[in-house]
Amino acid sequence: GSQAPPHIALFPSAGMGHLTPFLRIASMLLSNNCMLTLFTAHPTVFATESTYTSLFLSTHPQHKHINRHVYLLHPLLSSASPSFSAIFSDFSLASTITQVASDLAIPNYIVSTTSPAKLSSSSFEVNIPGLTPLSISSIPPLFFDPNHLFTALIVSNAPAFSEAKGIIINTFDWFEPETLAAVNSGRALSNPPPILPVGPLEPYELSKDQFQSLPWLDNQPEESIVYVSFGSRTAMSKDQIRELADGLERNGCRFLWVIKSSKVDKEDNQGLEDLLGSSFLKRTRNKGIVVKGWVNQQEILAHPATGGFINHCGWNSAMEAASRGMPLLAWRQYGDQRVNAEVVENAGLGIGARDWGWDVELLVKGEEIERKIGEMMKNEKLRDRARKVGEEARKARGTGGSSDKVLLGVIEVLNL
Ligand code: BUP
Repeated sequence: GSQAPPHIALFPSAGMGHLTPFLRIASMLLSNNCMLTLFTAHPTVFATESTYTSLFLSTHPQHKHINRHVYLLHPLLSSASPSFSAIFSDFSLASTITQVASDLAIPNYIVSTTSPAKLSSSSFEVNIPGLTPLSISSIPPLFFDPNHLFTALIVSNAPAFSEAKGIIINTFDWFEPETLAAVNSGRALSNPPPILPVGPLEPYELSKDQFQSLPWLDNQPEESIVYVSFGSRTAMSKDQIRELADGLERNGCRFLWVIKSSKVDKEDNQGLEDLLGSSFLKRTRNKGIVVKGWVNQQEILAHPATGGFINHCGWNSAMEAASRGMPLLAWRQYGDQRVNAEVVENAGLGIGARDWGWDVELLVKGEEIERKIGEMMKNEKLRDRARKVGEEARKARGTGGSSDKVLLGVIEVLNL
């Protein structure tokens, strides 16, 4: 019809793992003619968040951005013109936003930045009817501690889930059919709103000059590089960094290693030579490069030279790998990563390292790492299966695909 497009308010939460999926959803909505207003917290937790927000605004000039205090939420939301057709909010803000949304009678969609398998395990059950039972070790230990900030956050937000109009999630039907069927049939969550898989979320173009350029990759053979990165939140111990270096060198693979010895965006002045020793860097000069700081991961994963990914299994990274059909070695660390790693293994996209931890006491030795890298890189079955995952991901997102239909369905409801 000729009516105005839906106007959607977006509320991401702090951290790159939360901001990234929101900006990707924003970009997908804009290309489907929605109007958007993005609400972001000020100050941001990480400097990278500000960079990405301004970059997004400069490449998508057609929408509004509001950055004010949360107590202004009610008047801001009620006075918007045109008025809001819906709110999309991060699951960690669910209880706050649900209240305001129901006062104002605006439908609220919760955006979950993790796998639906995690969503269904938030009830603390291990045997969830309709689901492959989760091994007890997959439940993050902090969930057994009701006083933990993160657990308290989940518990306080859980009731708001059932009041949401839907839960938008970065996955696709083919990748987790059993879990999606179970949560949507009401067997895993009580009184569930529809779970809406719209993934893998499509990365939008990032302006290249904002990130370190890696011309080195262009000269490497196809699918030869092991890309090593453990996300934006936690650094690896110095001893573990040394063992990983040893593992890469023993294996003899080519590698691109993005290293963090302290949290990203914290002052990180420790030089690579300090961390790795100058002789390692010399010896592996023709095999690999080690870089510090933020890289454009979506570009590295899309590069033809990249052939495997050692990662902590953050959900965004896992879905980016799925999109690209990239074999994963899941070296999970904490939080939802345990569940994520199992989902990745079950889908055949990667291999897990179940007993690998990040604790100093549980140092994973170079020999072990060498062996697992071989298992990932020299495994034709895994490569074929990962490629298949990539094809199915593209199908899901393409015109008429399962995720495309779900997204268009949401927009259609807002248009009514
Ligand atoms: Br590090 C890093 N460049 O250098 P995850 C990350 N990313 O583009 P996390 C870069 O940030 P949580 C870098 O592609 C992904 O989209 C990466 O999210 C990108 O892990 C995102 O993978 C990182 O979910 O967050 O950061 O540990 O655990 O909160 O999901």
